[in-house]
Amino acid sequence: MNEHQKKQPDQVKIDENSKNEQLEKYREDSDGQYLTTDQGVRVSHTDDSLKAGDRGPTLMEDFHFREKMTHFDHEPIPERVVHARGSGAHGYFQVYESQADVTMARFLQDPAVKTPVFVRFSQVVGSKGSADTVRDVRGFATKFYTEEGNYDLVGNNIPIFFIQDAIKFPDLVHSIKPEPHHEMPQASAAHDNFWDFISLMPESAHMILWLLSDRGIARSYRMMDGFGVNTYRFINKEGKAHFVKFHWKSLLGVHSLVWDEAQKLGGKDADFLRRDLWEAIEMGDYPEYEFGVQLIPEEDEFKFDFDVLDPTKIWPEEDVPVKIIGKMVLNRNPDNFFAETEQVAFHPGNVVPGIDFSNDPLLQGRLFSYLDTQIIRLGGPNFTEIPINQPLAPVHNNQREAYHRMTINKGRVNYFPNSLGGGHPKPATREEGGYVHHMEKVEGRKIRNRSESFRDFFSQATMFWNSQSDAEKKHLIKAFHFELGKVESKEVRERMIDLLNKVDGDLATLAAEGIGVAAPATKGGTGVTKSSPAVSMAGTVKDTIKSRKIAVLVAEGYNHKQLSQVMEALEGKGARCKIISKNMGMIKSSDGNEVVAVKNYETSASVMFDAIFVPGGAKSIETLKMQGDAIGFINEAYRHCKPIGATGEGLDLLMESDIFKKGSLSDSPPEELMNEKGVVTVRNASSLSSFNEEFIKAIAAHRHWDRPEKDKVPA
Ligand code: HDD
Repeated sequence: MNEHQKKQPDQVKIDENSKNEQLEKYREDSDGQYLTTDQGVRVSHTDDSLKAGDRGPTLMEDFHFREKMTHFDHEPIPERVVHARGSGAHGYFQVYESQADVTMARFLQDPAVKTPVFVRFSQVVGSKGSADTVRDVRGFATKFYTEEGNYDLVGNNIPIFFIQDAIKFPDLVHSIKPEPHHEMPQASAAHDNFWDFISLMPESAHMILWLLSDRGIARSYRMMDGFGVNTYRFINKEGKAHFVKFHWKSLLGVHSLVWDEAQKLGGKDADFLRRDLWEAIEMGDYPEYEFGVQLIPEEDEFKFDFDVLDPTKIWPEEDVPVKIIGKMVLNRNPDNFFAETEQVAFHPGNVVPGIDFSNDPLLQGRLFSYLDTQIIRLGGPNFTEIPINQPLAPVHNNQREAYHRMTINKGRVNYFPNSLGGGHPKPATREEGGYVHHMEKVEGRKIRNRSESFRDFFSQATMFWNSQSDAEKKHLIKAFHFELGKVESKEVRERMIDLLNKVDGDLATLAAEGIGVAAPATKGGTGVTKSSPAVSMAGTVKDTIKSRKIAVLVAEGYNHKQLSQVMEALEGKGARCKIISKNMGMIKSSDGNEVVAVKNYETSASVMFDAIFVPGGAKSIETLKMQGDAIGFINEAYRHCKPIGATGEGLDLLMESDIFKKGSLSDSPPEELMNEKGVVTVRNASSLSSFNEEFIKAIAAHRHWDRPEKDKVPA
């Protein structure tokens, strides 16, 4: 036996902490250290450059100045061409039980294994510095650091896509990005170019309904579902294939903002989603998502009224159930945004044995684009050596050199086959874990064509419309009024109404109403009456108030007993309360207790919270009644359909707002407990247990869309 044959392949065993341990080698901590140059030379003075005389020119030999300035000049790297603005988190994934019957992917076999993951959520359209709460698709990309190498699931929070063939992607992205002559608008689809393109691309009809639905304005990355969108294949040990679609289901349910709120947040806190994710993880409110798969055996490929390869179609969950197979927990914020979140590089082509591709023409194009884009974005093919991108599985191959090579490959051999290196690194058989592509039989003439089976553009769009609740339908129509209302070309607006009329006549008529375009002469539609309850967000609401943010409005003289009893009950159920007052700092209660106001009216607004609570205290309420900002909180929260609670004299602040006058709740709240459309009050606050119960129920419901006359209340 020679030297080469004695060596055994590396074996890796990973656990939840493996990636963290790998990253530790690269972390730098300046605490207690001297300032040095990049060469490690200690610096004695960094506030003045080296000059010839006090008032003389700077000298070339100032290596500290030159190095510092050169590094600074080269700091920016190209932002992602899409999904430029995003936010990431570390965590782990665990399968519930072995999926060996359908896939040999090792991270889907053993429930005891916690596979480390890094997830990046993103907005698609805006540039890196744009606002979080714009209407957009949200990216949901997951890198699993598995024992068999990195697996990337690069998905979105909407299960379908605009186009069927990747060759249209540059057109789609050009049309939605700011217009090239004046670079407007930023991070918005609401402009002529986009709707011009869409009006000429009927295959996008289904997707634009999803985009303009409430899914387009997510309340939180933690409160949205994720979808792999494209169809992939699962392959088991016997080589049997299933078509598979991937799902992430948020354990907090799917929640949205309202449009007015989303726009205001763009100014009040442009980092709203990023901050929400960061703070939740810092506070231990770890986001959790269940992992689900929809499976279609290969032999059933043609049994459906949609083509399983068409990325503009869902597989209705009622027809192809989602099997929940595992859970992901995000429990650690990155140490450094650039090093981790910016430099992470995803690629749908990063798969492990047991997961393969389908011929979905959108996926096929993606398989080219992602590697290509990383090379320009991260400056060469060695980006896989950047710590966040490094697999935990060992890497051995003959890829060498190029910019910023970190690995020091030993030995003289850098080719295969070789004898001088004992034939290493050697290919692995399927049994040894080698990736073997699924042996699909493919035959055909070269042709640029769209399959006939892809040409039903409207049936599922109608099904989506049919599946929406009344409130969701209203929001959709309003969204069309906004988006198409921003379009200057009447011709484009008219063409869009024609397109919508192919989906549903009522939808087209209602959309036309707000945008100065005649309703269709004849109401159109597909005649599809089917609906898919699973696509409505209304059905995802979970009975929990975990991590919801509650604003508590107080002034001097508030009632401490009421405040603490309610806050205790809410926080006991996992909600997070924040005291808001005109000025930050200590606020005294009527009985000499104290709380700290952590925000003032300048640094907060009702749009930053999920619910409002006003405890009593005669003096506090008299003060709040005089503060327009406090009244504004109540009105706006009512208008945005958020739960509002008030106890004791707190009711008088509600009376002072417009919600009883214009909002046409009962004329005034009764003395006893009331819960009307999420406005929960009790004047007699001797026992608050029933109030707390009702208020918690109201908060769990998230929004109360059916509030009467809410549009009459100013916001
Ligand atoms: Fe893509 C980034 C998701 C179609 C080309 N895409 C990117 C990201 C997500 C998606 C989440 C951000 C990853 C990150 O956080 O770094 N993309 C999707 C989904 C699609 C999709 C779910 C439809 C099924 N994408 C798509 C097509 C193409 C691309 C059809 C081109 C043929 N996508 C890219 C890209 C990006 C990208 C240009 C930009 C930055 C990057 O890759 O790393 O290659």
